[in-house]
Amino acid sequence: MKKIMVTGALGQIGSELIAKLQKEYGENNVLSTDIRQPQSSVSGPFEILDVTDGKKMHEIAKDFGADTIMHMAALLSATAEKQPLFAWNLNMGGLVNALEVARELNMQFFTPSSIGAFGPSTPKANTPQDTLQRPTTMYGVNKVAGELLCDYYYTRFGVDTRGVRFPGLISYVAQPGGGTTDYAVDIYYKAIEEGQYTSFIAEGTYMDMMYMPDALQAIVDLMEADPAKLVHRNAFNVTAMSFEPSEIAASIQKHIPDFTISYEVDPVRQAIADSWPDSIDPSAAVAEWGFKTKYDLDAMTADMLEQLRKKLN
Ligand code: AKB
Repeated sequence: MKKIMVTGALGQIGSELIAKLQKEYGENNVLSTDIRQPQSSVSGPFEILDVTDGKKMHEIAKDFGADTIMHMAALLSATAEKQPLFAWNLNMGGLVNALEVARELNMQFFTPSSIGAFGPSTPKANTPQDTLQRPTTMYGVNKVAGELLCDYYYTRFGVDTRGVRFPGLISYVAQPGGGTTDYAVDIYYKAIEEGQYTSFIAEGTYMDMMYMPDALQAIVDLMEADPAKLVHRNAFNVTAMSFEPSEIAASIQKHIPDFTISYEVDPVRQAIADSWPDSIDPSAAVAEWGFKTKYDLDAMTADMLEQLRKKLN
């Protein structure tokens, strides 16, 4: 049975990952850590941790007896663009601390990369696993450097590092903060609350997306995968769908016929979106560890609207 320490446990992925890991491995085998106190009580063990404090990270992992670290604490693309130096220090400082703790305590390691690791010179359609990666955002620079650093810790020190390039993740539990793909979450809230949505991303802008249950399953499946079958490690392309704003609006209209979408494009987030692929190719993840998804756009929309109606009413 794994004993897993999670950083950034109160973030968009972390808050749902904890519940998934507790279900798989038992509540007391999952340690949540975050820089802030939880607003309501979290189930299972919890510690305050600033990931730039490597010494404290080591102590907490050692005291818990963790054999796995899932490093989720990071700033997302749009926020990182507002504070690039802070993003570098947090995203790279936190990552290297977590990798060092994994090396020192002989732990298995996971951290997410992103479609943000690609840039304008990357092939835009069906982006291959191995391709040009010259991102033009601080977040993307962090993600490419992070992928390389994780591979370095594997080849140089033998740390069992694994990662995925997540697309935009959509969930009804925790809202994302400061991402470029966040419109695809906001739109569901506004559809229920106001019957209309003003998109900060322009019509016709395709990006990859995935529903959170599929993303969480991908993390578990990759971490359980037979290492002998892994040709790649950091990080695998994964995706469930690619759509643009009017297509998600059309999917919502199947349930809320009066729903309307309009556009007020945010130039910063639009430029980031324009630098990312339209769709990525997950075939290496499929071949090497059996990556699969359950939700397409319409299945996700049906579940999101049903769950949000329960949550908001
Ligand atoms: C973001 O938009 O910054 C993230 C991502 C795709 O990495 N959701």
